Amino acid sequence: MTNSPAFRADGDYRLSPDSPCINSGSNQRWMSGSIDLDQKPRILYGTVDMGAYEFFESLTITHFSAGNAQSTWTTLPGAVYQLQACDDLSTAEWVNIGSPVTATTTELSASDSTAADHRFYRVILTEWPAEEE
Ligand SMILES: [Ca+2]
Repeated sequence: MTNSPAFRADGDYRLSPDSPCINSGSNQRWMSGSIDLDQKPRILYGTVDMGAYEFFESLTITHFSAGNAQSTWTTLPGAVYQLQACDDLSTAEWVNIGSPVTATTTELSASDSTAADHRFYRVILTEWPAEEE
C-alpha cells in the first residue's frame, strides 16, 4: 500500500472513516471470533481492516433537549444509514427517525424533533457501499 493509512490522529492508530485500510485486509480463519486491540470484533463489515483496529461507526448525541436531539456519526462514504430511536428499551421498539440517508462524506448528522425527556438512539447500516472496481 502506498497511500497514507489515514490514522485517526498522531499516535492513535485507529482508522479514520476515509482510510484505504478499511476492508482491505485478507480474512483468515483465526480471525473469526477474535477481537482487535479495542476488544471489538476483528472483522466488521465483512472484511478485516489492515492494522490493529477495525473501523466502526460511532454515534454521538451532540445536543439533547425535549423536541430537539441532534446526532452525528462516522460513516463509510456510499453506505446508507438509518437513525432509530427507542423510548423504552424493555420493549425494544425502535422507530425510524427520518429517512435512510446515503453518506457522501465520512460523517452524517440528523435531528429528532420528536425527542421526549429521554430517548435511546442507534444508527443502523442499511446498505453497504458499492464495491470499488
Ligand atoms: Ca472491516
